[in-house]
Amino acid sequence: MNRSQFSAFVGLGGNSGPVAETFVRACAALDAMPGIHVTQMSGVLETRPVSVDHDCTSLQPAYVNAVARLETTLAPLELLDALQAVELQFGRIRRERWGARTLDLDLLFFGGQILDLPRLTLPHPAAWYRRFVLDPLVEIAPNAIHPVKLVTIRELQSRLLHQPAKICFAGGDPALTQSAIHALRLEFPAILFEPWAPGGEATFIVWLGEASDPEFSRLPLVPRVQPYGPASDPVGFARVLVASAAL
Ligand code: A4P
Ligand code: MG
Repeated sequence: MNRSQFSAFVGLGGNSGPVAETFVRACAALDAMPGIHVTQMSGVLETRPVSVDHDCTSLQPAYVNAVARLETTLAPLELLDALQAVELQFGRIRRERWGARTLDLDLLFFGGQILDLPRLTLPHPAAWYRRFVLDPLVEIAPNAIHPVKLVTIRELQSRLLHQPAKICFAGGDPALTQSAIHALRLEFPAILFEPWAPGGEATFIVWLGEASDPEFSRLPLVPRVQPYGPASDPVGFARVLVASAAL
């Protein structure tokens, strides 16, 4: 049976050991697997660590990041298995989430597919606002369209460069909005944090309401962001968002 071929993009990251060399070896290992052909790799960038705990970022070593393009006849979960096998081969030990690592391989995009499975979310939910993903991706795929945001990678990156950035909160309890604004203003004095006003422009609109609220889908598509992970900590989520966008 002939299997279809898809283009996929993989984000490479690491902050322990000879990371740039590990990237080259990891891409060679992927390329040697049946059904995977690595066709392009971006340059490697040194990036500031993004951490759940804002105060810990200075304690972690700097990251090195890159993006690779591959052509594959594997299914998305088969490709994820391959990526995880290569992570293990290069000594990735899953100790703590977002801890120092020799090699992290995230599946950013798989063709234009949108998936939400327990083991795999496509596109990678943070790919569209992370500078350490978008900057290398712009080098090799500036005109690729994000299948959910429906704009190009270059547009996603360039909207993060506008200063000052305006981060708005929508949905949920107004007291939560106020406490989020209060906490984050102190930490990021250069950023405008505000409640969302319909018609207003924002770099991000962080949704604080219930995931099922239809109001969420009425926000403008490109800037809206649904906190994932511990929804009980939307302020922590917004902090990571700001750090990821390197604003
Ligand atoms: N998973 C779901 N969707 C995907 C996907 N699209 N690609 C699941 C890869 N994995 C996906 O990932 C946790 C689980 O996510 C997997 O079991 C998989 O089934 P993990 O790699 O085991 O754990 P992690 O990497 O510690 O957590 P996570 O949430 O993937 O973190 P990220 O998003 O990888 O962020 N700062 C800089 N400057 N550069 C970085 O590269 N990376 C991280 C980790 C934090 N800070 C960083 C960087
Ligand atoms: Mg990961």
